[in-house]
Parts: sequence; C-alpha cells; structure tokens
Amino acid sequence: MKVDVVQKVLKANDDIAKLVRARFDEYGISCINMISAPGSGKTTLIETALKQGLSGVRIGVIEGDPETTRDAERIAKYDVPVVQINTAGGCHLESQLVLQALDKLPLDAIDLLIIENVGNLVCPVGFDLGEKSRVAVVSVTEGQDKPFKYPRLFQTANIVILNKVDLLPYVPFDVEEFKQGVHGIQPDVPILHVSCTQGDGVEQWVNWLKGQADKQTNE
Ligand SMILES: Nc1nc2c(ncn2[C@@H]2O[C@H](COP(=O)(O)OP(=O)(O)OP(=O)(O)O)[C@@H](O)[C@H]2O)c(=O)[nH]1
Ligand SMILES: [Mg+2]
Repeated sequence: MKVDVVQKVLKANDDIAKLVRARFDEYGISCINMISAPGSGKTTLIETALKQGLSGVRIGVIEGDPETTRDAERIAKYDVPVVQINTAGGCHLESQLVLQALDKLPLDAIDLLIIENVGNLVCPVGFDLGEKSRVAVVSVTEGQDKPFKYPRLFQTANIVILNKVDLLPYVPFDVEEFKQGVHGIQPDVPILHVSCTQGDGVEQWVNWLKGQADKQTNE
C-alpha cells in the first residue's frame, strides 16, 4: 500500500514535468537541475559561472531551499532573473513548484534555466523537474564513498562535479576511489575537478553550461 502511494506521487510529478518540459520547448529553454548535499557549492558554482560570463547565453535561475531567500539574493546580485522556492521544510523540489515558479520568470529572455535543488543526495533524485540535464555535485570534504552509498544520483547525472579540490591537501579524500565509484555506475559520465575559489575547472564548467544552451538551439 505504501509503495502504491509513492508511485502515485511520482506519477503525478512526472505528468506535471511533461507540462514544464513543453513550456521549455515552446520558449527554446534548456534546463539543468543541480543536485548535491547541503553546502557542496551549488550556489557558488552558479555564481562562478555568472562572474565568468556565458557570452550571450541568457541565464535564469530557480533556487530551492527549505527556508530563506538567501541563495536567490546571492544570484540577484548578478542581475539575472531568479525565483526562490521555499519548500517549508520539504527535502526536494517537485515539478508543480517549478511550474508555478515559471510564471514569475521572463521565459522569452532565458536560454538556460539553472535549477538549484534543495541540498539532499537522496530525495531530489526521483523527481523529474522537466530538466534536460542533471549536474551532481560532491565536494571533497564529503568523502569518496558518496557514489557507493547514493548510487541513484550518479546513475542519472549527465555530469559530476568534484568541487573544492583546493582543499584536497587538507582532507583525506581518495580521488581514484571516487572516480571508480562514479564510473562503476556510469562509465562515460564526465567528472570535472573544480575549485570555485582557485579557478580550477571553471572554464570547463562554463563551457559545459554553454554547450547545454547550444544543444537546445540546435535541436
Ligand atoms: N574552499 C572552497 N570552498 C568553497 C568552494 N565552493 C564553495 N565553497 C564554500 O562552500 C560553502 C557552501 O557553498 P554554497 O555554494 O552555499 O553551497 P550550496 O551547495 O549552494 O549549499 P545549500 O544551498 O545550502 O545546499 C560556502 O562557504 C562557499 O564559499 C570551493 O571550490 N572551495
Ligand atoms: Mg545553495
């Protein structure tokens, strides 16, 4: 009975995600869904890309957090359209919330919509938000065991970012074991090593983002 209820929730989410995807198609928007544990650096990665500039790609952002508008305020400083969703304690975003947020965004002025999900490695994974691609972020302070313990995120990610590599000299993190864990689940998924503070991998991150927007244009 419990399983049945869960399946109904997911089915309802998937149905609304189809509507969200149709809106994206109508406006030529490419959407990415960023998923990580709290504090891995999702907002900082978005800020870093905005600082760098995406040469002509118009960005919009949806921030998901249980409480506060703190992340949206960080993004608003870059003068891009941003909407904060508060889940009032909920541990993930659902497509219904994204659908509502779309009404508050200038869709005809956005090429690439970045959704920052609520910090959580488990709950967001089962909920399609209408995105084209998923970004899984892990920072080196979290331990190399994450792909082994939370495999579903790594099964569905289009790119994996290993963030805060500037801290590798100070924390025990086995990069090889992490890579084996990720590629054991999805052999071809790219893993980018990034430091938002030192600049490592930032160019590749920005290029990947631009590529997502280009793909939409070419389709
Ligand atoms: N040393 C170092 N710190 C970083 C890096 N990226 C982010 N941080 C720091 O990590 C902390 C958390 O970063 P956020 O970007 O807020 O993380 P988040 O994933 O958005 O967090 P939630 O929205 O709460 O889930 C901040 O203090 C950042 O300055 C990095 O590459 N290196
Ligand atoms: Mg954040």
